[in-house]
Amino acid sequence: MVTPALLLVVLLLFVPWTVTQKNGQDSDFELVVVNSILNTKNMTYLPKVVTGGILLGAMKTLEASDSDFNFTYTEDLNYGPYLESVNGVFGNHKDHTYWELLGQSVDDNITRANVGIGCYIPRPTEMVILNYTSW
Ligand code: B12
Repeated sequence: MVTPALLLVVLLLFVPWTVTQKNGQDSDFELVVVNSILNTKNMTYLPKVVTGGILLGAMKTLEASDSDFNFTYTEDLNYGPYLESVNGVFGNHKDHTYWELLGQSVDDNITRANVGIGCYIPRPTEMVILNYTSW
C-alpha cells in the first residue's frame, strides 16, 4: 500500500525534474556577425538556444540580454521572417545587399542555410554566421 508520506516524497522528487525539463536543455552556439562589404570587425556572441529551438528565438533572447546586439526582420507571406538588419546595418534591395545566413560545423565546412532565421535550428557546437553581403 502507498502511504501519503511516500506519495509526498515521490511528488517532491518528481516536481523539480518536470520543471527543469519544461524548457528543454539550454545550450550555447556561436553567432558571428560579419560585414563582407565594409570589412568592419567581426562580432561574436554566445546565444542560448533550447533543444530544437529556432535561430530567431535565440536572437531575440540575445537581443534582450545584450545591448551590443540588435536586429530587425520583416515577415514574408511564404517564407516567414526575413532578416532585414543586424546592429543597425540594413540590407537593401535597391543596392542588392542582404544578410546571408551561413553555418559552420566542426568539420570546418561553411554551408549556406537553405531556410531563413525562423526555421533554422542551430546545433550546440555550430558557428552561425550572419554575413552582410551583396547578390
Ligand atoms: C532571389 C532570391 C533571393 C534574393 C532576394 C532578393 C532579390 N530581389 O532578388 C536574396 C539573395 C536576397 C535571397 C536571400 C535569401 N534566400 Co532566397 N531566394 C530567392 C529566389 C531564388 C527567388 C525569389 C523571387 O524573386 N521570387 C519572385 C518574386 C516576385 O516573389 P517575392 O515573394 O516578391 O520574392 C521575395 C521573397 O522570395 C524574398 N525572399 C527571398 N529569399 C528569401 C528567404 C527567406 C527566408 C525569406 C523570409 C524571404 C525571402 O525576396 C524576394 C524578393 O523580395 C527563391 C527561390 C525561388 N525560385 O523562388 C529563394 C528562396 C526564397 N530563398 C531562400 C533562402 C533560404 C534564402 C536565404 C535564407 C539564404 C541564406 N542562407 O542566406 C536568404 C535570406 C536571408 C535573410 N536575410 O533572411 C529559400 C527559402 C526557403 C525557406 N523555406 O526558408 C528559397 C525558396 C530558395 C531555396 N532554398 O529553395 N534570396
